[in-house]
Amino acid sequence: MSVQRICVLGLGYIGLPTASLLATKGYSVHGVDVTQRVVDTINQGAIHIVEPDLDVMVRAAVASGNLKAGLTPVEADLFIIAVPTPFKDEHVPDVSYVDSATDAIAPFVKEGDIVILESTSPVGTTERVAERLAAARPELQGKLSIAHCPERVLPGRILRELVDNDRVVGGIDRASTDAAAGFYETFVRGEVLRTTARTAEMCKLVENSFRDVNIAFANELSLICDDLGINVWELISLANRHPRVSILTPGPGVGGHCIAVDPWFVVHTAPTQAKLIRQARAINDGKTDWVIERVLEKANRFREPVVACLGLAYKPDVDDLRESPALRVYEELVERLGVERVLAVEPNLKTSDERPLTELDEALRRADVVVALVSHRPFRHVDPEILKAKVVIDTCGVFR
Ligand code: SAJ
Repeated sequence: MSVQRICVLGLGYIGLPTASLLATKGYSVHGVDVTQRVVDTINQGAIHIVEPDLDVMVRAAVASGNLKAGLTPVEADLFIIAVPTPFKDEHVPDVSYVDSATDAIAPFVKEGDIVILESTSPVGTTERVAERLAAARPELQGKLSIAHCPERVLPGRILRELVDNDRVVGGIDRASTDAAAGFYETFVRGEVLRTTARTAEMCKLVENSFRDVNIAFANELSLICDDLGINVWELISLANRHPRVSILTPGPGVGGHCIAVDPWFVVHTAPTQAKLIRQARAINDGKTDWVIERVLEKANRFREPVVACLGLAYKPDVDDLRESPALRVYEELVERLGVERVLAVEPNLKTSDERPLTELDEALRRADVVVALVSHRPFRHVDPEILKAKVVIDTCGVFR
């Protein structure tokens, strides 16, 4: 089976880098997105998201003629589904985008095609894709290879990690696993590890839950240390000198569209067993509330307080605001104190009418209370002398 034509469903943070990488490797790639603006932007060789070097790769892929975007799928040898899998109310996983993508490709699949689900998905979703395709195209049952291969790339390092990371591939049967793994082996430098679809699904959820639980441990420590008058940063750096201890970094909560979301898929599937995973989510979300209350308590000691929030993004040195705890802190403070009393400093974004930003120096000069929310590079060099005259709440250890 030789794959030449690839159809990628969803041209976001995973789909677009994947589609452009495959196009530069010589595959003929048709990318599909439901948003006309996204399709038009890509067809002009431009991008609609921020990721280092992605603009160069997309421009090259489109210029070579190997990458085209459209609103609907086309016939292909291999289909990659990379659409969002958010959750609904009560943290119930929402796989409706996967369902829609599956229904969209159903008329285009043919005998021998490979269908790969890359979206982070609750256990059983790959089987659901197979069942949906079988219902739409009963004559193809058993004649398609269907597998899950979860994306594992870190925003900010996507293009490198797409090639270098090991990949886990699990099919609905052995033949599906082998077909999908053979495809990844054509462009992945890391190892391609074979398993079942359900294990591959759980593997991705477990990776992000593991990180969430470990960050919750660090956040819990930060609260305990605050009560005991112990410097948590010093404590962690000392404890981490033990050869088998590696504590992560506390912060104002956990953001991004993955680590704050995926553990809920495990909790939803195993509500009685997943006690630690559920508690970690509560601790990490609760940390954001704790920061807000702590800032208000300090600010309210001033008659007309000015609070500077350093950082709005969900993690250091990115411009991504999705599920950002720093943004939640800022917005809640604006709500409670008034927009004129809260200054936002975000060196990775441009100021706008809906979100006015202040330069770092000006914010430090005007603020009574300085709240460090994200360890962006420019914040690491703030003069300690300036901070001496302020009330400082360093939630991420950037001034440590
Ligand atoms: N954070 C802390 N303390 C830490 C580390 C992180 O508070 O010590 C916070 C960050 O500030 C951020 C959040 O956690 O708010 C998540 O950041 P992250 O850098 O840990 O992860 P993401 O969400 O950018 O990417 C994760 C990665 N997963 C793992 O490292 C296990 C990535 O490999 C996945 O591909 C990605 O989720 C995804 O798409 O699922």
